[in-house]
Amino acid sequence: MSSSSSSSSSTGPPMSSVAVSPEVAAALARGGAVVALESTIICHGMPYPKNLQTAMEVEAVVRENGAVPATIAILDGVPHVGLSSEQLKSLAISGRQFQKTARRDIAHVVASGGNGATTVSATMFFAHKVGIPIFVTGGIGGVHRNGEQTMDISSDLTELGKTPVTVISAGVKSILDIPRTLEYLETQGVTVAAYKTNEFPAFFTEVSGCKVPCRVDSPEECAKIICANKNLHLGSGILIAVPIPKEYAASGNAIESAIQKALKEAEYNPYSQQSVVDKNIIGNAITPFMLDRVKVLTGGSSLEANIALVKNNALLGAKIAVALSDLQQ
Ligand code: PSU
Ligand code: MN
Repeated sequence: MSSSSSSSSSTGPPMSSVAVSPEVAAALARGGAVVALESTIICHGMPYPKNLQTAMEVEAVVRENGAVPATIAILDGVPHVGLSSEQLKSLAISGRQFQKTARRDIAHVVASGGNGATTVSATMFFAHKVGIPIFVTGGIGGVHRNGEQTMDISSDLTELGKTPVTVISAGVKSILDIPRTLEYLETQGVTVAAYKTNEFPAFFTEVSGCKVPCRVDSPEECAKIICANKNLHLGSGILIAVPIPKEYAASGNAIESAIQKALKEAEYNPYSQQSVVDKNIIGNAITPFMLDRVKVLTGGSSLEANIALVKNNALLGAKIAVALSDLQQ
C-alpha cells in the first residue's frame, strides 16, 4: 500500500491523506483481491433507494466472488477507500448533495472539507494511490457527440491514459460519440479489450458498429494482460468492455430515439454557452442530464438494465481481481 495512505481513525487522517477501511487495508496487505467502485453512479446516476440497493448488491456480488469491495468517495474532505454500510447509506440518501468529483475537482473538495462523489477519473486516481489495480463501473465517460466543436471529452479518457488501473465497464453509452471515443483512447495509449466479443459494446446494447483491437475470453486472460502492463511499467490504463447480458439488452431503436430527443433538449451552443431550449446544460452537467432524460423517456426500463449490467461487470471484475491475485502470489 502507498505510504501516503493511513487507516481511518476517529479523529480522521490529516488532510491530503486517504482513509482506507480496515477490511480493504488488510486485503491489500496480504495481496488479496480488491475491487474499487465509484460513487458518482450512486449519487448522480440513480435515484434513492434504488441507488443504495444497487450499491449494496454490487458489493455483495464482489464478495460472493472472492474479492473485497472498495467503494470510493470523499467524506467531509477526506478521501475514503472502502465504506461502512452507514457511510454507503448516507451517501445514497444525500445523492446530488455530494458534488460530482472528477480529477479536476478533487483538490477543491478536499480543501473545502466537502463531500464528493467520485467519477471514473477520480476513482481511478484514488484506487491507484492505495494500490488497487481493478475498478468496476457501469459506463465510462467519453467524447461527447459534437465534441469536435465543444471539446467536451471526459477526463475519464485522459485518466485511462496515465493511470495503470483496469476499468471494467459495459463500454460507453451511445449518448456519446463512440468512434471518436475509441480514437481518443488509442491516442492515449489505452489497451481496449472486449469480453467474449470482437465488438465494442454500447452499454444498453451489445453492438456499436465499432470493432475492438483486442478480444479476451476469460478472467485469467485479462489478468495476464494486466500483469504484462505492470511488468513493462507501461503506466497506462486498461479498459475491459463487457456486453450487457442478453436478457437485459434494450432495443437499440428505443434507446436511440430517447437519446436523440434528450440531445435536442440539452443542445449546446458553444457561442452562446447556452442550450438552445434554454436549459443551460453545459459542462459536467451534461452527462447526468442525459442519463436522467434517457431514463425518463424509456419509462424507467433503462434503469433496470443499468443495474443488471453493473452487477454483471462486478462479477467479472471480482473474478479478474482473484485471477490477478493468484498470478502474483
Ligand atoms: N456514464 C454512465 N453512468 C455514469 C457516468 C457515465 O453510463 O454514472 C458517470 C461516471 O461517473 C463517469 C462520469 O466517470 O459520469 C463522466 O462524466 P463526464 O462526462 O462529465 O466526464
Ligand atoms: Mn465533460
